[in-house]
Amino acid sequence: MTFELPDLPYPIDALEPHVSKATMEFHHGKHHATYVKTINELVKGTRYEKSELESIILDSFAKPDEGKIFNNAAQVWNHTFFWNSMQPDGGGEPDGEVAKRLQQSFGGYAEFRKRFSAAATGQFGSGWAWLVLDDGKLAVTSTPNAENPVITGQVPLLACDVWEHAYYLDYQNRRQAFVDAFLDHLVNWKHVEACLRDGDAAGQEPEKKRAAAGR
Ligand code: MN3
Repeated sequence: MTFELPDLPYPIDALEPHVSKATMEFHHGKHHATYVKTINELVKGTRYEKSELESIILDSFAKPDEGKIFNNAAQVWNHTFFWNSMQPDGGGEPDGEVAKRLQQSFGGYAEFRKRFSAAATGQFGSGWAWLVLDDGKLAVTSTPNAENPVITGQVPLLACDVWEHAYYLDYQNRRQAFVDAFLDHLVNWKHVEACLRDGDAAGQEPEKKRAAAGR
C-alpha cells in the first residue's frame, strides 16, 4: 500500500504562539513528509509492500537489515499520532474519565504532569515522551529515536516529540519550555480519551501484547 502524508487536524498556524507556523511547515511539511516518501520507497518490492503501518513497525523492529524500514515506518506513525495529540487551546487539567484514570494511576494530574515532564526532558538525545495504557493502568514512558509503545504492546494515549526539530526554531535549547507549553496549552485530552476508550475496549489482547514484547 502507498502511505500518504495526512493533513494536519488544524490550520498550520493554529498552535501559535506555542508552536510556530515555521516549525509546523518544516516538521509536517518536510520531516514528516520525508518519512512518508522514504517508507514508500523502502517497502517497494519487499514483503512489506502490502502491509499496514503497524504491522511493518512490529515486524521490522530489532531485525538486522530492517532498521531503516522500522525507523521510517515508526516515524510516520509517531508524527501522525503527535499531531492528533495536540489542539489549539488545549492542555491543562483534563476532566471526566481521563481525570479519573490519572487519579487512579498517579494520584492526580499534578503527579502525572511531573512524571511526563521528567520523561520528556530526561530523554537523552532524540526521542518521544508518552502516556500509555499498560495492563489497564496509565503509565508514562519515553523512547529513543523512532521507538514507540506499539512495539511493547502498550496502547499509546499521548505523544510529545522531543527531537530538537520539534522545538529548536521556537525554543532553541530550552526543551523544558517547549514541554511546559505542550502540557499547559496544547494537549488534546479528547484524543487521549478516545484512545483510552479504544484501548479499554480491546482489553489490550494480552497474548498479542506478550508476543510483541517477546515474553
Ligand atoms: Mn518530529
